[in-house]
Amino acid sequence: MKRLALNLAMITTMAASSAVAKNDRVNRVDSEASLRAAIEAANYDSTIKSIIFKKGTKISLHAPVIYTGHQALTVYGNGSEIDGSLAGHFELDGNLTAITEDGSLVFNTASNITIHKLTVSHSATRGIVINIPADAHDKDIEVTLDKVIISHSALYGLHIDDNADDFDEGFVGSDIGIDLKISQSSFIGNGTGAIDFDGIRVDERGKGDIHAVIMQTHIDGNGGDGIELDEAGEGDVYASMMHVTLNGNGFYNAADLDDGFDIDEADAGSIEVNLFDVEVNDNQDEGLDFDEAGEGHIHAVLRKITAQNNFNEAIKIDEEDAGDIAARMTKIDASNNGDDGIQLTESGEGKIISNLHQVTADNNNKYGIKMEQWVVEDEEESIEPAGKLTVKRVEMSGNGNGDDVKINNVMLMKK
Ligand SMILES: [Ca+2]
Ligand SMILES: [Ca+2]
Ligand SMILES: [Ca+2]
Ligand SMILES: [Ca+2]
Repeated sequence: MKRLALNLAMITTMAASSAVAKNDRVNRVDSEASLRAAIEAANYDSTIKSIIFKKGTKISLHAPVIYTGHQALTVYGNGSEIDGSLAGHFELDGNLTAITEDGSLVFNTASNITIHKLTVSHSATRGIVINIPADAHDKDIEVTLDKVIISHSALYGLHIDDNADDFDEGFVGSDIGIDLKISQSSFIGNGTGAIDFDGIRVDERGKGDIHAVIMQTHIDGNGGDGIELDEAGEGDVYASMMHVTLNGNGFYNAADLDDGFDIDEADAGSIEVNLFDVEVNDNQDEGLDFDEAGEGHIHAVLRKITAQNNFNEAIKIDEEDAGDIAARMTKIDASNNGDDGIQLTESGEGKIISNLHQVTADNNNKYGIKMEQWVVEDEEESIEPAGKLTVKRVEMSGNGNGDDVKINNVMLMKK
């Protein structure tokens, strides 16, 4: 008995030392094999909470690396680069879009994932993928990227997927929401391998919100949208950006071009957006394209936005069904766009309350500023109380449809 106890103690000690060795090993990721070993170890040992790269490591992956653990995990890249050009495959479906399970780094978990100072480039499919299990419940997942570069992925750069179905199909998802925090990062040149793949794509389904906070980040030159937040089922979208560029996105599919920043909110729930110092130029569809449907409102506070040379509207906000639009825009330049500069459309029950201060909208193909409140779009007579637009220091010139604010059932007040 004593001997058995002693043996057990020895086994425990060995197990402990092997855990230390494992930790030691994960602390020195310097190759594809050591990265796989580190992730594999973390998949089976929930005491492993970090993966640490040796400074400046360069790895070419030959297959996706897949985390399936239940613990929160932090990846310290230390300036390392992963080339994903040989890591996975996709097939084109009947609509010539792509279906795949692959990505260079895949995290199948509802636990928090943090990634620091890592580059993932040239992925054969997606760059970084977070798949939220359909049975996830309780706490929202937090995904935090700091000093991360995801470039030249064939499909999505970053894909956070709470959708139980393949890609964009269906409405079934987990009970949790998604908290995304991104700082000092770049998402460049992704989505050039098939139709409708964005620099950043968040698909949230079922219960739960999307909270996205993005700072000091470049989201440029992606084939689909620069970033798309797609929320369905119960729940809201809260998005903040500060010092962000969303330039030159949406060029891949000539038949259905894409935006700089696209929010699609469906069912119960609202959109609340707060942008400060954002450049949104040269996108092939809209610059900012926010669509809310079902019950819920859109609140947008936009300050210091340059939105020029977009092929469609620079700033387009659409609210359908019950709910209002409240939009405050300050220091906006929405010039030289292919449709309207600023276009707000509210329909169903609800009203528009908007305030524009120091706004320039020159040389747009249609209107500089258009704000329309409807119950049913294009109705002949308004049956609702009018909305209200207050303008101060708003300048328009050279717009294709003239330089007056185009309104429907909105009272215009000049200050
Ligand atoms: Ca959900
Ligand atoms: Ca939801
Ligand atoms: Ca809604
Ligand atoms: Ca409405």
